[in-house]
This record gives sequence, structure tokens and C-alpha cells, in this order.
Amino acid sequence: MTAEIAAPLKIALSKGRIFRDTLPLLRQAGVEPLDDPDTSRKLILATSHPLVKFVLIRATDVPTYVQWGAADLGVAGKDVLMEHGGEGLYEPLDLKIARCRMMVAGRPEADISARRLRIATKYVNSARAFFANRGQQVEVIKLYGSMELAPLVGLSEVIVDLVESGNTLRANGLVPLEHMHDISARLVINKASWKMKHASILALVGALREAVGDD
Ligand code: PRT
Ligand code: MG
Repeated sequence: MTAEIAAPLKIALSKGRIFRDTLPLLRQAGVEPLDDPDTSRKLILATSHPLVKFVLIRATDVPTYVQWGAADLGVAGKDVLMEHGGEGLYEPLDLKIARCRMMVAGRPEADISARRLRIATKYVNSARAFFANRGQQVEVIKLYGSMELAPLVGLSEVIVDLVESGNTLRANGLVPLEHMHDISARLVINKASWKMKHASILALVGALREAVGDD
């Protein structure tokens, strides 16, 4: 089904699993990129629809581009959205792709209820909110990647990270200690674009909703 899009739309996507898993949904909505992002170095991709462009952005930057209206729509993981806070965004659709779990993990002997537990993570806001909700005082240490290393070298007792198969934890002698959130990618929309380009965005959201199989 081709969505009836009559206004120019920029859609923010990140390379990697978000792009790969969103593509079949967009294709079902009648929108396909004209270049392959894996071989092209372009950051703005034309599509089969003359009014629709894909903007390729680092995953954590997608909500920021959409919030400021530099892209009308975007696809971002719930983990990224929780850290961003969701200001200026509507989140109308769970795309049910790029699924994983946000978890507290550590060495098998780690005591998650320990006083002044040290947590290394790139998900600082999610970690703070989760432990505040438990009424537990913790120290959160901000990292930008490779969280699994932190408990191995004594930077922290536990980490907060995304877990899919569990292979990364296992390979480093770590175990999941507590499930925090189920994560999947969400469609986000700039609030002003939603008003200004309502019919076009509604058509695209409707087509994507159908592609996801969510009614
Ligand atoms: O890698 P980069 O820093 O460029 O950006 P990014 O890591 O944010 O992008 P990307 O493409 O890796 O992830 C985009 C989104 O995919 C995330 O925001 C999540 O919402 C979602 N997603 C789904 C995942 C995973 N599954 C996942 N397994 N993101 C990351 N991982 C990593 C995880 O952090 C850990 O290092 O994979 C590892 C765990 O996987 P298992 O299978 O070993 O458990
Ligand atoms: Mg990654």
C-alpha cells in the first residue's frame, strides 16, 4: 500500500539494525531508498517517493533531530527515547523491531541490593529512575560503550545494558540480575510537523501501522 503523502517528509533513521528492520515496513508503506546506505556515503537518501527523504543519523541523535524539526519523523529505540526524555515528540507507534531487554547485570555473586551500589552505564537516566523507584541509593557512572568491562575491572559492581541473546554477558562471565524494561523501536514525530503536515503524516503512520500488523 502506498501512503498518500502530499507534503515533504524527512525521516530520521540510524544505520545498522534500525535501518535494516525499518526498511521492510517502509517498503510496505510504499517508500524505498534509491541508494544502499551500506555502500553509499550519503547522509540524505532519496526514496522511491519524490517527497520523502531518509536522513541517516547516529541512533542516540535521532530524537534530537526530530525534536528540533530537522526531521519530521524518526525511528528510535525505547532505550534512547527514555534517556532523551521525549520532549517535543509524539510516539504513536511501536514498530516491534530491534527488540531486546534493558537489564541490570553483573558477576553472579553481585548483590544488587548493596548499599551505595555502583552502576556503570550509558543509560544514566534509566538507571537513576529505576533505583530511585526501589528507594535505593546508588552511584551511577556514565560510560559510552563496552559496559561489560566495568564489573570485571572493579569500576562498578553492576551495569545497566541491553541484552538480546545474552551472549555478550556470558562471554564476559556476567549474568542478568534484574529485568528493567522491554525495549523495541518506536516511531517518533515532531509535534509541529504533526500539526502542519497532518494528513501526510497520518497516511504514513496508518500505512506503517498496517505493516506492523497492529490494529
Ligand atoms: O553502535 P552505536 O553506538 O553506533 O549506536 P547504537 O548502539 O545506539 O546503535 P545500534 O544500531 O547498535 O542500536 C540501535 C538500537 O537497537 C538500540 O537503541 C536498541 O533499541 C536496539 N537494540 C536491540 C540493541 C540490541 N538489540 C542489542 N543487543 N542495541 C544494542 N544491543 C547491544 C547491547 O548493547 C550489547 O552490547 O548488543 C549487545 C547485547 O547483545 P546480546 O545478543 O549479546 O545479548
Ligand atoms: Mg551498537
